[in-house]
Amino acid sequence: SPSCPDGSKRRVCYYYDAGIANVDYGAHHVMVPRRVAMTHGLVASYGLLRDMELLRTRPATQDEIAYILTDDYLRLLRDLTPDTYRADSARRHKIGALSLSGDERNDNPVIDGLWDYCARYAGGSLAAARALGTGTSDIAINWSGGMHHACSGEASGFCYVNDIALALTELLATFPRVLYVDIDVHHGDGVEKYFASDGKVMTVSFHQFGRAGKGDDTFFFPGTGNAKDVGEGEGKYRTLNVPMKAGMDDTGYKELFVPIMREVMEVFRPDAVVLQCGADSLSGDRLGEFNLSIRGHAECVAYLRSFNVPLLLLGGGGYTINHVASCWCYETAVALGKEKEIPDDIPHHGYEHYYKDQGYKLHYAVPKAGTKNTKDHMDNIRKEALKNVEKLHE
Ligand code: ZL4
Ligand code: CA
Ligand code: ZN
Repeated sequence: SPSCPDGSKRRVCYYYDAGIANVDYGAHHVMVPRRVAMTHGLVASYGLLRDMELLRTRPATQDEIAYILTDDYLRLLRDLTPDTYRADSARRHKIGALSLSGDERNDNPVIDGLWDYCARYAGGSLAAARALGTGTSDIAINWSGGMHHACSGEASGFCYVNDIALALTELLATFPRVLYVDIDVHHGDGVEKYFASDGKVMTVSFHQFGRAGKGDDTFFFPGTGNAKDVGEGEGKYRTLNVPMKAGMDDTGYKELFVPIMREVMEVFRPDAVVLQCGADSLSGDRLGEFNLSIRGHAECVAYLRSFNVPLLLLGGGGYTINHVASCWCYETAVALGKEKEIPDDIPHHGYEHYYKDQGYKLHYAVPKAGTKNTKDHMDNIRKEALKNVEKLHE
């Protein structure tokens, strides 16, 4: 059981693998795994490693990954290299969402070391889940995980293997009910699909729906996550979607997140919580159009931590990489209850040149931008979400 009351210390373990940080999606691809090395550099230079247990682990095995993938897709992912892919044009049509390495028009390139990359980030999330299951940690962190779009039979949205589904499955071996919360700016469609009819896992995604400056029905990836989608069978009302419009700011986000999550925690009463901390919901992201500050984003972490239930923190999206590293470093400090103790001046750690435009500070200024989330709209989505949670009572 958790060791301490809210506000005080937690036993935190942390996974980092330099091999993952060197993975390259292609020179111009928006997904840059180096952001995890930048995060680690900050975490280390702020001295936060001294307070955590470093999780060293093997990559996930084929048998472990096989649990969440179809046989065909597993074999494809395991055997495909940029060379065999180029050579074997006959197979190409079977490849679905995977695409040719170097073809930068595609979200999911076939890259060097693809299987190893997946096995490593999935191994990290599995080890983190195990550390919670055995009770050796209160909070476990894997910033290289959180690949919420991957499905059993295909890659999607930069995600090849759904490490979250793997971690949730592992947690269910110990904990009767597990809650999944997703604050990435995109809808957590892959995780939702895996557990839509499962009564033991509840999934909640907050996300952008529709683009800025365009009509309400314009496409923002992946286009799903309507408030009306609530799960099915045993899992009915154990899927919750909170679609928001572009421009969402700290105040507005909190006005939805806190009352909705308070109700979910009270009604679903999870024994463990997994939080996907996609940092593309931050202001100034290259893909997302929300306007959250790092403190606003981290308040979600602090709020869920305050329930003192075993907590797994995962990464996810985040495409303005200095912001991502600042955010995940700050959230590591929040996990430790040390966020007030880390100075705003970026310590020397080898990546400080990325922070020149923000005056070498950890936090950056968020512009006063307009939001498409009117008070009326906010009231409506809060009401609809709370109405769905209430159905769980019945
Ligand atoms: C890019 O600039 O909406 C990839 C992807 C590569 C380099 C140069 C090529 C430019 C934005 C995105 C053309 C790229 C066009 N480069 C990609 C329907 C789409 C088909 C592919 O955070 N094109 C697909 C996926 C989303 C689509 C978002 C979020 C993951 C996560 C968890 C995944 N896909 C249209 C886009 C660029 C690129 C610039 C891009 N891709 C933006 N949105 C998408 O939730 C990790
Ligand atoms: Ca989300
Ligand atoms: Zn995202």
